[in-house]
Amino acid sequence: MNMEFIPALRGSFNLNDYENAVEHFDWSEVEAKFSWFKTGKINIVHEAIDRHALSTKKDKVALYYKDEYRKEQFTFKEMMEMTNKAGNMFKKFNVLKGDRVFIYTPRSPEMYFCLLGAIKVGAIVGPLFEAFMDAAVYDRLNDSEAKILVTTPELVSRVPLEKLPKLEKIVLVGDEIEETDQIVSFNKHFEEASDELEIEWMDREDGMLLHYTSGSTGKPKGVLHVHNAMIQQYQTAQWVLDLNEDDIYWCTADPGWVTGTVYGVFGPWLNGVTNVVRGGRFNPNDWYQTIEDYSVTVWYSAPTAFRMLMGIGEELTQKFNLKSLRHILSVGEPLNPEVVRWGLRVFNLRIHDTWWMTETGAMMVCNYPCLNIKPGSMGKPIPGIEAAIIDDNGNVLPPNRMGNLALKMGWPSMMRSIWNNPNKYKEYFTHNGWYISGDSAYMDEDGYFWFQGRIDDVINTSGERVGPFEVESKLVEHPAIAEAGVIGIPDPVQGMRIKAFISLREGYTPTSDLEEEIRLFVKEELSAHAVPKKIEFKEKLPKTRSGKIMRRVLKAWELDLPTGDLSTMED
Ligand code: 6R9
Repeated sequence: MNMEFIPALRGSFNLNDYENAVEHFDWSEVEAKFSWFKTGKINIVHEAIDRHALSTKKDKVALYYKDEYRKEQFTFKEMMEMTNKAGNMFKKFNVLKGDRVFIYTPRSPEMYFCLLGAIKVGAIVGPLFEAFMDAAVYDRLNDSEAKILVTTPELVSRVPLEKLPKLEKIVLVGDEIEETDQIVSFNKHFEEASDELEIEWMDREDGMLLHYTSGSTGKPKGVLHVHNAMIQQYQTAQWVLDLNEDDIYWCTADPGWVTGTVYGVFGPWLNGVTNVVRGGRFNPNDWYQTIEDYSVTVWYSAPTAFRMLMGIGEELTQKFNLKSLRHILSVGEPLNPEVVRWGLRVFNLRIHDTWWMTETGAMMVCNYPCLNIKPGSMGKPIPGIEAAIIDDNGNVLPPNRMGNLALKMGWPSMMRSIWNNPNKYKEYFTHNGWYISGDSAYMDEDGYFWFQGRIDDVINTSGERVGPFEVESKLVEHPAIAEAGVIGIPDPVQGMRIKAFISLREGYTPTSDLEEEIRLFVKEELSAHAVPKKIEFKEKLPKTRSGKIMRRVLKAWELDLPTGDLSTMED
């Protein structure tokens, strides 16, 4: 048993408040803070932007944006105008309530204007990570029947337009372009659009965000979130991110992933807090520089990034003034105790782990400022959330027993459906009233939760969820490949790395050239983060009699473990 703990901080939400909230808190208390309380109607972007723009906060900086080429800032009033312009542009392109608008661009101020502008006019926004390639982009646009795609002249070449009949307009952000009926210039239409907009008032249960995420079988699933999610996004940003009026907050996640929307957009802005966006890729110098330049006070990032910074050494941190930092948080993968200790050494701060998923729409199990941290633990359920470890029959297990990490249904930010796939949605609810996360964990006698692994085969590499099935399906499209099985193997920096076991078709021999070709194939068709870092060729792969690749056996081979029950294996 891990007995080490790091004592609590004070934070604005103190231990008394916390204990009281755990006993008495009801989400309806938060509802009174939003306008629907009076009108019954809502729009999350009104609450995140316009509400502040129409208050004494109007001249406060909402967004600091910086990348290699640009350095800009926008006040809440300017954000209101920019998102109004984007909204009017979408209206002109006939975007109606419930239509899907996808955004597939690198980070830029325009990305944020479009994301929020589209929601303002009632659309459901689907953010796509810029590293996605043709097949990944196609699957998502096709499944969601997207009407509008905002992208760039560079990325549009990866979009198989001819196969997407539902896509009405492609809005290109960037250089001057030659317009066609379908392909239009963001610059031109944004410029022309009015900065006054009649916002679309929505019902709390209307959709606003569609994030595609991976499961262990089938294509990526479209997780739908509704405006109502703001209740929990707002509240957790206060309790856990500990955001206050004067904070300068930086979330390093890209909006292509749920952390980048929920806590890179909504969490801070629903609270009227100044938000920093650093575009471009991870680079230790730029990252520390960002903290120094903007005097970042609250920083939300991921274990992979912390491990990379840790790997570079502590000397680098001494070249920057990082004294502004007062609160650091982590999400996406297990946070190693070693990283927590590194944080204490170099920043003199605790790194607070938080656990949640695309499906949960907001934080669920967390380390708060006011809790003692046990390094290696994800913390405790937030007030209003009931988490438990249950066995495969739905029985709640006592402390220190490993099982399914499950959540009692009924929290505000829960996904409302899997797009086009009611059966997939049902798969989460195999036990009465519980949402089954797919993670295994145990709870200790003090109520802290400890992550143990995924129960399914989802691979978490650098905090990004990769579905083995999606990679396997792509691999077998390669002419040389007969069968493929994909697993995650432990990696000290990335958490997990992808390994593919491959059997070749007749007439092909395993060579390092072929290996390279296969990697490039996955990279160009799916995305760089889905590429198997290791490939091993096998004569035959272990399969069940019904023909399913037994990833469990592949894992046992890889890690030199017993293969377990093989009774379902084909001869
Ligand atoms: C927000 C986000 C969800 C999966 C989740 C789990 C893993 C997230 C974690 C963590 C250990 C943590 N995960 N937070 N594992 N400790 N603090 O990451 O969403 O991309 O949907 O991933 O990530 O396995 O089930 P998403």
